[in-house]
Amino acid sequence: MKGSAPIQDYLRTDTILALSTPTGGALSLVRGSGPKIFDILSALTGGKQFSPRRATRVELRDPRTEKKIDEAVVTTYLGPRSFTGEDVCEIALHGSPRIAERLIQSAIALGARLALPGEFSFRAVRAGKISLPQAEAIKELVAAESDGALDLALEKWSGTQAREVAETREQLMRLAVLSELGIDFSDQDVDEVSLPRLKKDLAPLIEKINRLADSFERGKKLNQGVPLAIVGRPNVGKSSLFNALLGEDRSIVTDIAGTTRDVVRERLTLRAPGGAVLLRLADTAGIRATQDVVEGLGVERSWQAVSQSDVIVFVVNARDGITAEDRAIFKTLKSRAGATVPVIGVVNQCDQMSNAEASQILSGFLAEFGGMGLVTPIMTSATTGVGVSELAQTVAQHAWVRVARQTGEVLLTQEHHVQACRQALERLNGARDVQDVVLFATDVRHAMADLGPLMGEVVTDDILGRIFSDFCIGK
Ligand SMILES: Nc1nc2c(ncn2[C@@H]2O[C@H](COP(=O)(O)OP(=O)(O)OP(=O)(O)O)[C@@H](O)[C@H]2O)c(=O)[nH]1
Ligand SMILES: [Mg+2]
Repeated sequence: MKGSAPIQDYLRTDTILALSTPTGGALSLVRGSGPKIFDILSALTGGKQFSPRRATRVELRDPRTEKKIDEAVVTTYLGPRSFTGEDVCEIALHGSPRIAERLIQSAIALGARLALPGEFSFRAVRAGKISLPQAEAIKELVAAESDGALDLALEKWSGTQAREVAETREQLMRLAVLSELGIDFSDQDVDEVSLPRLKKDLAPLIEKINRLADSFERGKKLNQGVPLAIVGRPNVGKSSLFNALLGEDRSIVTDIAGTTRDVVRERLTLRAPGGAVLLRLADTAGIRATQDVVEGLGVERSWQAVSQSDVIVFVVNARDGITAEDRAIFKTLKSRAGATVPVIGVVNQCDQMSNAEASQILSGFLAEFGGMGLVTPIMTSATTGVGVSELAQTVAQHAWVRVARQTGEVLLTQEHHVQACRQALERLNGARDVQDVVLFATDVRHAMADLGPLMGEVVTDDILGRIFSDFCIGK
């Protein structure tokens, strides 16, 4: 469940409670934190005593009605040695949503309040138990839908991003101090702090921050999915292949050319050799010249999807072979798509002819377009399922490459971190132009401050509110 709340709401120090697990599982975990949580727990368990960090089996009853809630296992953490730094309890219940609801209502009657999204993590940051980037990493861990996203979030949790930025800041600090030394000793001959030298040392740092800012593109794709468009003439079977890849009847399929008129998008996790990769598939309107206004707008959107995609699946039809229209589409495709975007060729409806005939079309396809960047043409039948898993594998491999990352390589995943980098870069580019060591030092010091948010420092209330309200409740 997502919500949004102004940051003032998070600044309270009362006792909070929430269901931390999704409904529908065998167990539910209700977590509580705050000054009254142990009193509430005591009231619910008939005055039972708990030793911290030890799982204890209890019977929970609402003290007002004596009505039984559940038999549960409770673990308590005595503040400040807890996630939030406050007194915390975790109550493992049987998985029924009714039980969790009954417990939460009883606890609220005893003085707790339902937690806001991310409020436990907020309190952990407030208590200095975790850093803000770590809180963001928790959010990304929970939301990860690919192995790449999970690995990145785990590394961020262990502080790779904060360390890398700290290192850059230290190098900036060195330049600031050196230029300030230049000020102090300007009447003496200290030639190693000459401005040209400082600017030369600054260049690789600017380069590094630039790379970091640019890494957001990949970071975003890792978390939100690699965009992929399925394109081709009408009626070749794009929607049928889209549905076959998803394993569900998502897009409308008919034998009328021009059935799909808008971009239909769906997320799909596929297994690549390195791990699971998340894709954002787009089924597009068949491309052809048309008098129909609506269809024409759909075709325009198909081209938009092409220019926004990182992988393209170009479908032709085995029955028709490669037509003049296919050739025209492929040409435009190459000019609209990014230069490095792989175009995977697919010859669909191969069930409509003999294997020999279909292979002939396939090799013709490769001979004609292979030199122009078409990769691994695949023969499929969306109807019988032939070739669909091969297509899925090929797609997954190419998508994996688009978001591949070295272990330890930092990719930004938060918009406000990119903005912080851009601001720092503006200052540093300014420093490159100044003719005065004093101004140079000032710009460098400002840039150091600008990078603060990447290490969890100096974040505005507005950004804080956005970070936490985007969490699930109970985290
Ligand atoms: N025999 C056979 N028929 C197929 C295959 N794939 C699709 N079809 C049929 O071809 C027709 C068109 O399929 P769609 O998936 O709607 O084609 P499309 O490319 O999305 O068409 P537009 O949305 O009009 O651009 C439908 O009647 C499908 O059942 C296949 O592999 N074999
Ligand atoms: Mg379609």
